[in-house]
Amino acid sequence: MPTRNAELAAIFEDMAQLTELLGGNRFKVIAFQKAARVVGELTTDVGDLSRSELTGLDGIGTGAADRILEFVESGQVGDHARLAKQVPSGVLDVMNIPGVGPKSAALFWKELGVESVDDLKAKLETGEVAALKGFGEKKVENIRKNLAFAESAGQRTRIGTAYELAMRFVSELKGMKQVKRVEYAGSLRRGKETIGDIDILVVPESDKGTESIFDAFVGHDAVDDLILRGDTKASVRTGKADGGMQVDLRVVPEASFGAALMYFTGSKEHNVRMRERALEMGYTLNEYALAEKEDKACRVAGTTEEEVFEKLGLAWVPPELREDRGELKLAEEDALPALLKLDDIWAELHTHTTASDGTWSIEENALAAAERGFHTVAITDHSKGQVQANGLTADRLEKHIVAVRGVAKKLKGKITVLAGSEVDILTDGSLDYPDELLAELDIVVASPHASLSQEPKRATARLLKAIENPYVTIVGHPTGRLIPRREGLSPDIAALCKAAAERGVAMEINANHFRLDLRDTHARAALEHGCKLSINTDAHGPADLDQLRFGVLTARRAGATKQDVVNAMPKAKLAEWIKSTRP
Ligand code: DGT
Ligand code: CA
Ligand code: CA
Ligand code: ZN
Repeated sequence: MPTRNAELAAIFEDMAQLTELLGGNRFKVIAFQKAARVVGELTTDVGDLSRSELTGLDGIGTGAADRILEFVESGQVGDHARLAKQVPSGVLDVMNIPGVGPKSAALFWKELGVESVDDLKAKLETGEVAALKGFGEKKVENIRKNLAFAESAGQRTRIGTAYELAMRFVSELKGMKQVKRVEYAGSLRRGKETIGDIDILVVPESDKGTESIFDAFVGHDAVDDLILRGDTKASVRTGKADGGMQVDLRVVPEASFGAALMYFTGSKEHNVRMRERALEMGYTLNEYALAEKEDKACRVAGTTEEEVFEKLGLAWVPPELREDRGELKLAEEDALPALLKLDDIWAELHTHTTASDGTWSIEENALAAAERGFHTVAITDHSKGQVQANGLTADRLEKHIVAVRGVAKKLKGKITVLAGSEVDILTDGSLDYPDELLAELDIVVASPHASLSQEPKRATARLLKAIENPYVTIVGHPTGRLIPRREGLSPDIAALCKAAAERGVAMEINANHFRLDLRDTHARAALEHGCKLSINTDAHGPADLDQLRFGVLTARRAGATKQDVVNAMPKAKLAEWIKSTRP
């Protein structure tokens, strides 16, 4: 994201929070949040857009457009400063503690003079918070725990960690005779790159089973701390070694399962749209059912998601698209993309072996790919500049090519093994091997590894230069980000994708959950510009191949179909495409 956009997005986000805290209009809060999101996801600089282009963006009204133009001109937003003056900045930190929120933060501030998280801690100790109207010991204890947790852990967890943890709970619950259905919902089901907490829904075989289900849940191996246990919901926190995450379990009746799954899958913004639509059609929609507005006892749908969508005149929307990015319009027109599936992937085009920093041999690597039913695998070890990764010098690469071709011959008929390289894109955009050497390879993945805090203009020029190299097939992890600790490059993604589309090269979605690079919004931009995607695990050993799932989820969030992804091509077509990228 261009850095100026990030700054403006943060201003809008701030304005939403400040308005909420000051008890302002709820629609204003939503409008600011939406503007923050739209600006944050733009792949071009806000300064390049005209007033009519701005208001043409879904989610940018005239008010937001005025503020954007003001920001482009002056570097600030006057209304933001006016709002910010009314609230000490620490009050926002208090508001963002889980379990506090805008109402309580405003109350603490006005009644107790709490202007920072430290102030709040002190007032918790003195008992003044507990003495406030509406605050019992239980609520206070909850805030205390959330404070301690927020201090000890990062707030969001990578999807790979969250997914594994969720599956441990899901499989234990699935094995219980008291359980009829289990499904995970929330951001995990939508396939987001990071997860705040895990949401699980269960349908019991009968009401009598509910207590044993809760017993099993709160007693699970991974659980460190019970947050709450009620009649229909329990929340726990797992230990540090088990991801340190909050997990919410809700028990719902079978007749409400579809409505509940829909509600708790979210996103919140998507749910708002769905409820608006239901109201327009004379219904109400909540986590229990779709019902007649005039007579709430009259249920129209709720057992499955499909029937709720259908009654609302919509095709079923895959969870990955439920982000209020125009999916309801597509669902209404029955024009949703047929999203790529994990099973559509038949080729892995970015892997490492013991020749550089992998843990397996060429043959072990290729056999593992064959076992997954893949028709093609590319061996792409690091180039010489990656000294810490034991990158191959030109001499070593020559020998490596011979070794790869040997394995290719041996496995002929089983799987096609390509001799490739993950060649470093150097700071100035030149590649780490000369063209003559690249020409000897079957496939070239070019990736940035160093100088990842380069300024955006230079990063764009650097990557454009790599795309223009006649031997490059795929641009690997184009930004080089690492979740959550390294932001990576912020190139002009739209410009890169245009150039890649023109040259016929693919942009990678690196599927490793530390990377997910391209990210969902970038991949969406790539598709808009007609650029092909390549989803690769960058496997260094056997377990890494399982990361593919997260790359596919990211592609689905971008709206990708199997036609958009080179790894989904049949064998001959893939070979033809790779050839077409070379002189
Ligand atoms: P996360 O956990 O931060 O990664 O994101 P989610 O989307 O899993 O959010 P979470 O766990 O707070 O809530 C799960 C879903 O429940 C959310 O996606 C939509 C629904 N939901 C929760 N609170 C609200 C709400 O206040 N309004 C609406 N419309 N939906 C809500
Ligand atoms: Ca969640
Ligand atoms: Ca939750
Ligand atoms: Zn790499």
